[in-house]
Amino acid sequence: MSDYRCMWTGLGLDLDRHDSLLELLGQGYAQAFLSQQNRPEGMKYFDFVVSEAHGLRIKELVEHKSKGGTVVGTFCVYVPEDVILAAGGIPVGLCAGADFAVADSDGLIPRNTCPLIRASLGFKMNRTCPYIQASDFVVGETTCDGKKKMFEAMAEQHPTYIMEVPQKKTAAARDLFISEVKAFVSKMESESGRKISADQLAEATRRLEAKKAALRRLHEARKADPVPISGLDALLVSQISFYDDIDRFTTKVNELADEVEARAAEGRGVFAKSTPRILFAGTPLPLPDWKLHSILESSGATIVGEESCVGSRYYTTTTPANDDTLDGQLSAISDRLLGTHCACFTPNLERVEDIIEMAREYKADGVIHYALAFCQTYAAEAIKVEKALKAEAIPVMSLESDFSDNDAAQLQTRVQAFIEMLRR
Ligand code: BJ8
Repeated sequence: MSDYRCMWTGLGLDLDRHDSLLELLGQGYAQAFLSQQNRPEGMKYFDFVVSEAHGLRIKELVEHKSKGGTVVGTFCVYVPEDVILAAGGIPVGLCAGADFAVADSDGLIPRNTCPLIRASLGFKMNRTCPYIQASDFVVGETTCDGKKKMFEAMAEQHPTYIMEVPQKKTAAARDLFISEVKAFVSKMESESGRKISADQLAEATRRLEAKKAALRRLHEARKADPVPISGLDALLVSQISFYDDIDRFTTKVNELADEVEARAAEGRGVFAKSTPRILFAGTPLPLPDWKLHSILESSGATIVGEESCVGSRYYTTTTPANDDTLDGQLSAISDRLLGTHCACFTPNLERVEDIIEMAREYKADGVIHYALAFCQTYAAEAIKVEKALKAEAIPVMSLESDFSDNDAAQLQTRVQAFIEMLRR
């Protein structure tokens, strides 16, 4: 990595703590990813992106800002990325999946809050995340209660804009959300100093849809047995989708999908045929949360899909056709976003149906439902998911954990017992 210290100082990073973070990330990455066998050649690009996540990509963001561009930090897939792109902005996903920053939010939000929320604020407090430092403002949303209250604390540290996301799937909720998306258009116009035209928005949506189509191609290839790409690598691509340059990312994912589809056609896999296949379902797995995937894939199973916002809940939603006026497009974008089956909505029965459908399509031998500690919404849905899967005779196990390694041995024991049961 070139010397980016001057840039990091300019962004206000705590260089000593940042050095410790980079060291930890480097070790974790080498251990989880570089030790894998039979990786597709196309993963080299994503290895490079990770190695330059705090370097080259941040340089691109800083250069974009120096030319008058906007950088917007987001924490949820309900934020319309295409509105940001249409205003010439760059969206970057900021959800954090590292134990490193969890305790840095202590004193601002309760400790019995989900680690994703604590780390998201913690990375602002410890000044080790160049993405939040480079962002002009962050967009929070009214999804779960923990996030809502965290964004109040965040607003005292960093410019924060809140989008109201409804909690029900009714016509009134849809109207509310459309008005929120329109308000966000006004926010982006005032931040960027650019009026968003219908043509610019259509082009931004086209670029976003191209990215999602590339992701769908890649993940579809995981239906093959033997599986042509590991769950760890597929997860990494999904994680990178939230911060890489959108058009370059789309090209590279399509190249990787070409290779992975060819492997599937030739029957070449990363694991032996008939390796137990697991569908992951649950809370998001933001970078660098590779814990459960690492444990499962080093215990003799493979993960063939992620029903998660870092996974299918993101790439399966598409923008329905509507008239090409600005209003028509904004309604279509709102409908696309409301097609995300998040546990913060009530009721949310579609998510259970999605999991059953995915388990069948991806020929999963079993499902692991995962909820981050203190996440009430996904923990509550775990009960419904378990019941529904048992009724379909699909083996299922629910797990709850955090980003630390404290329970790694215990998780491994449970996971190995589950895999053994699937083998029998
Ligand atoms: S659309 S899943 S990204 S809200 S894990 S912070 S729910 S306590 S992240 Fe999410 Fe948007 Fe929904 Fe997706 Fe709260 Fe649960 Fe923590 Fe969560």
